[in-house]
Order: sequence, then structure tokens, then C-alpha cells
Amino acid sequence: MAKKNLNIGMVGYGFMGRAHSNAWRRAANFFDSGYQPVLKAVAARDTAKAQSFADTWGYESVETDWRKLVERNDIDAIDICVPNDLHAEIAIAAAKAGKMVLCEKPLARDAKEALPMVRAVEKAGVANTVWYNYRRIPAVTLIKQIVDTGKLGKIFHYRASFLQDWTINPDVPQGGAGTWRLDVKAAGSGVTGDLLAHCIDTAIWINGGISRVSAMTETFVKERKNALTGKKEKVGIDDAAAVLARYANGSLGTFESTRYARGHKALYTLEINGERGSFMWDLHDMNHLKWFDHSVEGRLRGWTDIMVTDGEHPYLGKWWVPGLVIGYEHSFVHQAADFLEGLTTGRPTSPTFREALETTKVCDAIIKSGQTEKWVKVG
Ligand code: SOE
Repeated sequence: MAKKNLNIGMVGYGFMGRAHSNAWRRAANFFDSGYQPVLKAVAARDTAKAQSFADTWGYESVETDWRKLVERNDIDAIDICVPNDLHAEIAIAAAKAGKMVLCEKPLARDAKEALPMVRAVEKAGVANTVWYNYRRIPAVTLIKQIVDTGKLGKIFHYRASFLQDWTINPDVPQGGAGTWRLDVKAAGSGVTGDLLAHCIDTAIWINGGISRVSAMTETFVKERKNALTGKKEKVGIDDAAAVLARYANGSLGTFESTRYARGHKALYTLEINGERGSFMWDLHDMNHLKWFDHSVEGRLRGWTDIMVTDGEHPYLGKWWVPGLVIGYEHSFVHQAADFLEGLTTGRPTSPTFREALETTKVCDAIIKSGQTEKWVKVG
């Protein structure tokens, strides 16, 4: 069957621009669908850097204004890889122009900003998704598949944390290309929108909706130099967050994220405990999954270490042979591949903008609870 071209217009060329470009390049090599992604154009303000990015990744052309990209007739999908404060304007313009929209996480700085984005893609009837990539690590997808079968029985707990240590030094600036995540105007929030959002997305996907939260948040470094102006400014982001949560299914959640856990670079861990079994997983050992099955005979019962590389495991049948591992970048390839499959079958690619709005609502509730020191209802 002849494949249709899917012409991608990438906005941004940073860390995520590379992760997404790599995903588009590889998805159709490893996964079947009716579409062939074509890296048509990249938009960024700095022409020289955009051109060098285009040359490295094989984009056919360069625009210095994302608006030009959105107007182009030869672009089918806009992929947004710029700081959070630009997501809404670009996504809404792209949807209005009839383009499919893929947006890097979090959807927006808060739910108020995200809601018009949801409405815009729904009104335009265009395919849309938010890149919450960790769901698509095979071990994590496997947890979802098994929980969905009911094998764990009643769920009591779902806990997750995402720990880093890169902002402990007070000389790290806020604002600017590499450090916009520390500037509340650009990012919307700190670790809550940047790291905890990943944990919340996966939690909702596996264990269902979160109804209430109680959070403790802290900003350890109160002032930082702005990388653009050179002036010291008050820091508006949360550096750390610890959260208690109640799920709609009656289970309890605990979440933690910080950029002040010395020694941890990107330690995402999650655990789910049910009546009949539990799963434990962490990103530093991402191809392994710990499984406890209480139905096993008492003498042999214990934590099992599953190496998730078999052809029967999610996505792995498309890669190498059992025992050969995959990495971080594959989670993005899987998301691109799922999007292409969604276009082929007509099924939306989760999380859609509407689904990702739920995560943003939980993040908003966490920030509000941290500020008020009270339980906050989500939404
Ligand atoms: C921040 O350091 C960051 O790059 C996040 O922005 C990503 O979403 C996360 O996956 C890794 O950490």
C-alpha cells in the first residue's frame, strides 16, 4: 500500500526538537502505518541555528517565524517544541489553519491557558496529542496493560517521584534558552509542570482520575539572575513539591518531585500496589520491571524481575531480538509511531489535548494547595 506523506513543521530546535525529530525520522522505519513522516520545515528565530539544525536532521527548509510555517500549504502537522508560554498561541493558530497539532508537555502553563487550546483543536477537528513520552516506555505500557486486565485486584496505592539535582547552585540563572524552566513567566510552574506532570500523566493513565490533592511546595533559591537581562529577580517557580492525592477509584497517591535531590539526575520511579499484586519501576533501569504476584505458592512468592525486551512486550516486537535493550529516545519514537497509526485507523492518540488538560488541572491544584496549605479539589 502506498503511504501518504505527513509533512511535519517543527517549531523549535532545542533538546525536545532533537528528540521529536529523531522520532519522526525513525518511526516509519520500525513501525507500519499508512503514513511516511517528512521533515518539511523547521521554524526558529535564529536563522543560522535553524539552518544548522535543518542540515543535521534533514529538514527541507527553514522559517524564521512560526506564523509562516503555520500558513504554509505544504505542512500537515505542527510539532511544538518551544517553551511553555508559546504553546497556546502556536497551537491555536495551527488548529485554525487546519493543521494537526503535536505539543510538547505540559500542554500549557495552566488549565486556563490550556482550555482554549483544547477547544481549538476540537473545533477544527484536527488530530492532536501531547508528548508525555514516559507512558510509551515498554515496561510502563506493560503495567497499564496488566492493570487494565484487573489482575492486581483492588488498587490501594499509586506513588511516583521524579528527582533531579541540577538547580542546587544559586548561580544557575533563570530565563533564556537553556534555563527558561526556572522562569515562572515562561514555564508556568517549576518541578510541578516540568517533572511531576510526567508522573501525573502516567498515574491518571494507569490508575484513573485524581480528585483531590494536598501539597507542600518550596522555592529553595529565592532570587536568581535573569539570563537575558543580567538582573537579579525573584524566583517564582516551585523547586520541590510533595503531594498527597486521592484517586477517584478510592486509592491513595503520593508524589514527589524536586531539582534538589543531590545525586539524582532524572530518577523517575513509580509503584502501584493492588490487593493481589504490585509493580515497581524506575527510569534508570527502564527495561526492567519488578512484579509481585501474591497468587504464587507462598514458598516461591517474591519480587520477580521482568526484563521487558521480549517480542510479546509492548512495542518490542518491532525492535531487536529478546534481551537487547532500548532507551529514552525510543519512547518518543513510539509516540510518533502511535500518532501515525492513529491517523491510519482514525483513533485519537492518547493523551489528546483534552486528556492532557486533566494533568494540567492536577498540576494547578498542586500549586494552589502548596500556596494555601489546604486540600484542593481538582478542576
Ligand atoms: C528537565 O530537566 C527535563 O528535561 C524535563 O523538561 C523533561 O520533560 C524530563 O523528561 C526530563 O527533565
